Amino acid sequence: RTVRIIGAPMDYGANRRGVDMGPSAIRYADLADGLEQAGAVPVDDGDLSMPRAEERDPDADQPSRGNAKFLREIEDVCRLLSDRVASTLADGEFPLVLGGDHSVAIGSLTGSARAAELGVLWFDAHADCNTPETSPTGNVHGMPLAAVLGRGTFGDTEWAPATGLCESAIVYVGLRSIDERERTLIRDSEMTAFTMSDIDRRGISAVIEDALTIATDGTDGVHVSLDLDWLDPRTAPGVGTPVRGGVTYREAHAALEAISRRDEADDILRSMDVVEVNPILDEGNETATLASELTASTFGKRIL
Ligand code: DIR
Ligand code: MN
Ligand code: MN
Ligand code: MN
Repeated sequence: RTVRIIGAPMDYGANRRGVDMGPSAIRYADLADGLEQAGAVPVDDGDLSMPRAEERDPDADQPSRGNAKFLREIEDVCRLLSDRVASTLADGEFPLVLGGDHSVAIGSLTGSARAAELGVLWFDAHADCNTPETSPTGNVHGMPLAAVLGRGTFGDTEWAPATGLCESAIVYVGLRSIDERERTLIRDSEMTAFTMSDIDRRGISAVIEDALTIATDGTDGVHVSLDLDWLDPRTAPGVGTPVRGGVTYREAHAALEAISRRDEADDILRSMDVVEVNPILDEGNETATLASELTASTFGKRIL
């Protein structure tokens, strides 16, 4: 299959500069080689162009944006990205989006859900479903799922709800840092949340099989959203908001290999993003290398 690599070097949604270098760092870590070894045909689309954060006003006025920062810039980029993802799928290719911070998922999810009923596997320490009203930080990387589900008011943007997105087929895996009002939103939603304690008690393989069953139930395909802070910070130090107690290197590979096995059997994978790699905070590009390896595992690269 042809995998179209789309760089989205956006850092408007994060609390620290540096994730804008994520796409370069992941490419440098032999992403294309890994995809080829997985049997895919990588084609690099280059990066979406975007204005530098220093040249923009994070608090530019627009109605009902709460304390969300850079909403206008994020909307512009996500609209472009959404079109790019949708046209890639229409061409029969697989969109692989490299972030950037996790607000890029607004673009990939809306693009991927345009012509299909979509399930989502959200690998993250965080729940990313704050709204501009509930967010304690104003950082939009903590809000993409609320945005695409149409919760809260995101200024005058019109990206939600994403058309084919199937709320009951959205599944979190590995949560361990949730804000008080995100907890309420998750409880009142149709989403499923597997936390780190579920992984502790049941093991990663049982949890991921359940997650796959839920994400594929009644959907045409699955979007995988991989935030590198899902992993333990000792394994993935190059992220902006590390939270201790994350999954190990082996658990991460086991989860993504399970996705590739299900995909081989049932053709479930539709789109993916790999986000929040921050080379400034990384140690010798090891987090970008991890991102590259885990992506190859998702597409079917095996040890033997
Ligand atoms: C926090 C942190 N829940 C927020 N979120 C992060 O700012 O809304 N998401 N780091 O990746
Ligand atoms: Mn995230
Ligand atoms: Mn996160
Ligand atoms: Mn549905």
